[in-house]
Amino acid sequence: MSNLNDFLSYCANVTEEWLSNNLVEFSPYTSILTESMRYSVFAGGKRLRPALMFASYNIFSENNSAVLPYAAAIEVLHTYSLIHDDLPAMDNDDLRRGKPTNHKVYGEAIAILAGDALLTKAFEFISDLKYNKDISSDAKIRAIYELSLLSGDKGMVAGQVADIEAENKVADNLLVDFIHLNKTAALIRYSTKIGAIISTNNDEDINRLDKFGKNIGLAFQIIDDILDIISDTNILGKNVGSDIEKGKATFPTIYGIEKSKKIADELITEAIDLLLPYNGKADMLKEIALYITKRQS
Ligand code: GRG
Repeated sequence: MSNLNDFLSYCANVTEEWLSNNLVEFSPYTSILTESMRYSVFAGGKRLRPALMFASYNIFSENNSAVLPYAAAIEVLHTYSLIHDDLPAMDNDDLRRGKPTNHKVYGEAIAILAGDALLTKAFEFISDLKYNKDISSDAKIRAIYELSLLSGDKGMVAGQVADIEAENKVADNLLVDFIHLNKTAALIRYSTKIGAIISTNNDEDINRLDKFGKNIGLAFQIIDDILDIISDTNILGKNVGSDIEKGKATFPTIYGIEKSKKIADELITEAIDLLLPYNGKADMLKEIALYITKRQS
């Protein structure tokens, strides 16, 4: 598959199909929970994290079925973070992925619980031995450990807390870096790092893909900050201008739009240079990195 759009569609389709088969009702008593989880998971979304995972994995291996539980896990965990982020206690948003937010449809209690269940579902997917027969035990444990680190109080939750604490305060570049690296880059980094962990045991490669993910993750959030200022609600699928309204600490508030764009471009160039040892095998990863700076939504 040489075309980026074909690759993104392929990754989205296989991940969604796997998710549809594995995100199923547990009991008729809790059908509202399953419905609410599925509502947000299947509300759209670019499925960028699964695509990054496949592209990283494909540098070393072609057996894509081995990636599916991990790709599904990162997507459900990401969806949990969006549901919780949209809650009245956090960003209080009513639009996500172009649709009413989870709590607007199911109420706050179910939205909180759907988020909780999607977070734990991610760990179920990557630890259930029936799904992961092709992966070594060491790699499986490492994949579980990395997800707990990058999604919790040393990763995404840390970034979210620092983000909330920084609202309406004067933030410096170190704080904005901390927020972005944890809130956003952590899961993107997990995607590229896990692609390597489950396909190679070479630490140099794993670290290289970790650093690649960190760079593009930071660039992704910088572009997100810029889009929040210059984009359109219909294109973005969520309300624009909310960062300024909420007094958020962002790259454009510190550096301005032009310098922020330049920083994002530099991060992407540095990330692409990390892929040089892989020659053509990392072309798709390179394409996705370039797409991040060009994206409109
Ligand atoms: C609630 C613990 C907790 C964390 C929330 C994800 C998040 C952290 C906040 C959401 C707001 C935000 C700007 C997050 C940064 C990450 C980000 C840009 C998410 C959107 O990711 P996309 O663009 O979304 O990949 P889709 O819908 O395409 O999957």
